[in-house]
Amino acid sequence: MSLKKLKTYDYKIYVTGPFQAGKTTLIHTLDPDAISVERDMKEAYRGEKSTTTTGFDLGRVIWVRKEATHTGLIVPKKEYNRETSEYDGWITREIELRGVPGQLHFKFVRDTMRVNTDAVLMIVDASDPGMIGDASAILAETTASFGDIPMVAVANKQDRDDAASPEDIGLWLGLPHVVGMCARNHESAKDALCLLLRKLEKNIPQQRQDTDTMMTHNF
Ligand SMILES: Nc1nc2c(ncn2[C@@H]2O[C@H](COP(=O)(O)OP(=O)(O)OP(=O)(O)O)[C@@H](O)[C@H]2O)c(=O)[nH]1
Ligand SMILES: [Mg+2]
Repeated sequence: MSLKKLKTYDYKIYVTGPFQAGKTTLIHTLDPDAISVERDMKEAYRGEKSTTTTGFDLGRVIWVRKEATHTGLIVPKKEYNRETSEYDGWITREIELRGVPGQLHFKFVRDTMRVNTDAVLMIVDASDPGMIGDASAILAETTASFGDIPMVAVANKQDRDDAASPEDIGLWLGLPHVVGMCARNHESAKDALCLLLRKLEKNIPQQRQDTDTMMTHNF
């Protein structure tokens, strides 16, 4: 079997950002069957008892659109497989969501997860200004390792009263465009991912998109 046939997705999205930003939450909001290698935290962080990723998150979703110009929907892969006939005639792309640990000392894990990435979602906790230094470090690591790759930066936790605006997060990180999100909310998480996917497709010539789809679905 050729390596190409082992590829089970059309696009691989690398989800990065500092400690407790909301990466694992986003992936589980979009795919309730996502798997995560994580551990309970010994102490509550900013009043919340949480887990932290020590390995990775892996989610599988399908991006479905009636027309290429539509934003479309994000459907968990298991749900899509049960209801495939509902999407007859729709444009479908299979997406692998790969989340990485945000703790800075897990850089070696983030490095091993980069292979074959098509686009990057960078998540920052907009309600935690104390993490902006770590966010800058992760952003520098990401741009240095991926170079010119489609990326969307997200100011998460916009549901909190103490969240900074996406514009402020953009100013602090030196990024021209940052979007707001609440990773616990499906519509909001979907909008952020679809923005990235549309940016990614703009970068890929139509011919390659068609060939990739044939390769992944013809077996
Ligand atoms: N209020 C609010 N809390 C959120 C949101 N997204 C995530 N959280 C909370 O933030 C905490 C950390 O979320 P995770 O998704 O585990 O963060 P992470 O980026 O995967 O963190 P690491 O694995 O430690 O790098 C958890 O308590 C989540 O419930 C959000 O949009 N709003
Ligand atoms: Mg995590």
